[in-house]
Order: sequence, then structure tokens, then C-alpha cells
Amino acid sequence: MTHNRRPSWSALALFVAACAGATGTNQPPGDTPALTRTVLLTGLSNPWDIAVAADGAMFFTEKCRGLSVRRADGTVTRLFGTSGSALVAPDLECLGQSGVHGVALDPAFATNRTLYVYMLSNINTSPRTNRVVRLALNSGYTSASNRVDIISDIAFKDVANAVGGAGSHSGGRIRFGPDGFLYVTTGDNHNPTLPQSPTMLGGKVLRVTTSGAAAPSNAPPAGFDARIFTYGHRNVQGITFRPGTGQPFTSEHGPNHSDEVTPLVNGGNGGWDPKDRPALVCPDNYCGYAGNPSTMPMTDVARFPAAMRPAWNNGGASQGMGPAEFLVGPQWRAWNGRLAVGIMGGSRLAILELDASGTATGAVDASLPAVRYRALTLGPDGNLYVATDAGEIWRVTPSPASP
Ligand SMILES: [Ca+2]
Repeated sequence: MTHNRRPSWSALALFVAACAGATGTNQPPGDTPALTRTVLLTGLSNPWDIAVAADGAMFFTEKCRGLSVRRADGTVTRLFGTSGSALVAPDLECLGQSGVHGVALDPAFATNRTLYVYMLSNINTSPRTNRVVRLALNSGYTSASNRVDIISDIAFKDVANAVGGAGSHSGGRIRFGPDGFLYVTTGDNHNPTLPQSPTMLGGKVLRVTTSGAAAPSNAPPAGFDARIFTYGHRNVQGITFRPGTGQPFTSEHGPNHSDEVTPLVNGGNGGWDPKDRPALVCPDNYCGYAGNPSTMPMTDVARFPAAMRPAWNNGGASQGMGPAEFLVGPQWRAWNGRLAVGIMGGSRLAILELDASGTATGAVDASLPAVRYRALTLGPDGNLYVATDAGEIWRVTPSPASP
């Protein structure tokens, strides 16, 4: 009996095709959605985040102005923020990268008209702090009231240092998870000790109730603030939840290298620790911009062997990773379940394919304009809402590709 011990060319071709499929580069052309981009708003001032209600009302923040709503009929009302808003926040400040950042609707928004905003406030001084405030809206989306600051002690970079200006690295994305808790991302403030600090709320992902209390199931190490879900982060710009498992995935700027997407584990350490690196020259003791991926890694598995591993590392140089959002629903065709990641410096929208463990197995760029992608939100209508640093908000609608 004889066997051909070498794979036939046809079998080899199938193998190559399977591998190409696994990397997401060989999807049938008709299975990739065509994208229709509708510009909803232009001329905005640093739009930072978007939340969409079931009735089509779209809330958006502008960094130095506040929160506004665009109703389904296209009319816009400023709800909360600087002078001219329905509810003025006299303590709101805009400084450097900081100001009004994330917005999230309460899971029961349809009945309680409650939403949440992340903002820089001067109620606390020396240092000022980032806060998460809760607001109630009226039924007509014309007024906001009942402000309650549910988190008031998120670290803020009050003073410039050798590596950057005041207001740097404030994090600021807020999203409700499928578990009903509010996840809040923060940044390291160019402070060497913040990410690994057990008590300071910078360089963290927090998980809290709608009153700002720690989610009871949070499991940070002993001695940590109970609101901490994960720690050891640099400047988390996006958080989204994988359909099916509900696992949170973050997107995070690297310094001059190593942008990271990371699946989070309750109580986990992201492995960012920009301090105490004697071999490096560290201005103001912040080593975050010194060294390289080996000497100042985004995930330092030498110091923290159990650190959460990234699912995707955006190649060598940082391209300024921004927001992330899972695409969900059959309308996304081959992209259903994939992770959209906005790249700011790189001016592109990356679509990642993940395996069952959450590791990225391939990435393609969406056919969309080259802009700085600041916010990504999947609306209840299944479309992707995008805010750009050029001051626009788009609705991106998937449809079957043309034959
Ligand atoms: Ca990391």
C-alpha cells in the first residue's frame, strides 16, 4: 500500500486558504459589509463621546463645552456644561486633554431618563479631580437636573511636569457592562506611581454601581480601593464588552510604542509601571517615555508575571489608539463580533478578528476616511456612530457588499 506522504497541491491550497481565512484577509467579498457613512453633525468642538437612546436621540460630549443631545429629528440642545447649557456646571474645566469626556445612558434610561458624564471639576482643588456625574433629563430632552457626583476622586494631572502639560492622561471612557455596572477608565496622569497605586484612582478601570459604590464582586488585591476592577493601565481610551461572554476589552495608548487592546480579568494588573527603572533616564521620575518595549513595556511580565496579556499590540510604533467597540448583529456580516478600534494618530479604523480566547488573529482597515477616530458607539439601531477630532459625528451603516 502506498501513500503520497507529501500533501497534494489541492490540500496545500486548502490549508493556505484556511490560514488566510483565520487572519481575516480572505473573507468572501460579499461577506464583508459595505459601509454607508452619513454625516450627522459638523463643526463640533472636540467631540469626545456618544451615547444613543432607543428612540434615536443621540447624546454627545464636547471636551470644552459639555453634553448635548441631537434628537431623531435633527434638532440639537445643549443640556449640561458651560454657559448656554440647560444646566450649567460652573465647576467644569477644560485643560489640556481633559474636560468633558465619556457619556453613558443608564440601563433603565427609557424609564428613568438618567445618564452619566465624566468631567474635570474644580470643586476639589490642589489637585482638581475628574468626576463621574449623574444627571436626570426631562422627557423632551430639553433640560437636565438632579446632578449627583457619584465619583469625585479620580486623579487629575493638575500641574505640568517634564513630560507633558497639565490635564494629560485622564482616561475618561464610561460604559455600562452587560452586568449592569458602570465601568470607568482612567489615566496615569504622567505620575510614576499612579498605575500600581492601590488607593489612587488613576491608571485604573473602575466598576461601580449607579450610585458610585464599588461593585460587590470587584476583586482587586487586598488593600486596594474596592472600586478598582483592574489596575496597571496607562491611559485607557476605550472599553467595550465582547458579545456572548461579556468580557470587557480595553483599548489603550502606548507611549511611543505598543498600543494595546486587552481583555480584562476582574482584579487584574495591566502591567504598566513607569517608575523605578534605574537604567533609564526618567524626567521627573516618570519613565513612561523612556526606553523601549523591552525596557519600559506596556505590559511588564517580568515585574508582574500574572499581568493581563494584550489581545492585540498595534505593531511597533504607537499610532495613538483611541476608542474600541464590538460590532454586533448580522447586519455586520463577516464583521459580526469583531472589534472596531479607532486609531487617532494613524487616522484609521481597524477591524480586529478575535479567536475564542480573545486573541486577535487578524486586522483589516475599514474603508472610511483617514481621520482621528475619537469615539465609537454601536447604537440600538445596530449602526456605528463615530466622532472625529475634525469635529464631525457620523452614522456608519453596514449593508451587503455590491456583487
Ligand atoms: Ca498592559
